[in-house]
Amino acid sequence: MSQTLAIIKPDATGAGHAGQIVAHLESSGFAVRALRMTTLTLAQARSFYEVHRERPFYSSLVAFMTSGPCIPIVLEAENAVARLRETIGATDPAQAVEGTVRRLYAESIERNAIHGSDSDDNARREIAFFFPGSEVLG
Ligand code: FUP
Repeated sequence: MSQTLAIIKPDATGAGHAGQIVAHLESSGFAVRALRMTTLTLAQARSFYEVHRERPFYSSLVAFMTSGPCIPIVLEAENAVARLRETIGATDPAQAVEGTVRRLYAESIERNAIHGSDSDDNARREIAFFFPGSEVLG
């Protein structure tokens, strides 16, 4: 078993899709090990997306991610990182496979409903970012 981090983003919480997305993740075989709701500060959003700081969409992305509450979730499954990436679909919902979370709920490439860690190293870093200490079951 391994763990990964999902974040239900402000577009999806604002649209009232959070419960359906958690249900989708559970029925896709993930166990929820930690979950909370939080509104990111500018500093937190900038730091979380630091890797994209030189990209043209960075400031818009940071503004979007601080625009409302999001829901970080620690998920556990076999091969959790790859499996979550498959479950959420491509970054751009127009390219996402039918039945994926982004295909079902994302509005655009920026307002794309959910985040999923892209490697085991990033999963560990991102889980620690949102759930320091002993908040994660496991
Ligand atoms: P992903 O791993 O699928 O979340 O995608 P990336 O790490 O490439 O991008 C992180 C976030 O940046 C995306 F979820 C949305 C945002 N983004 C844009 O707003 N515009 C782009 O052209 C690419 C990414």
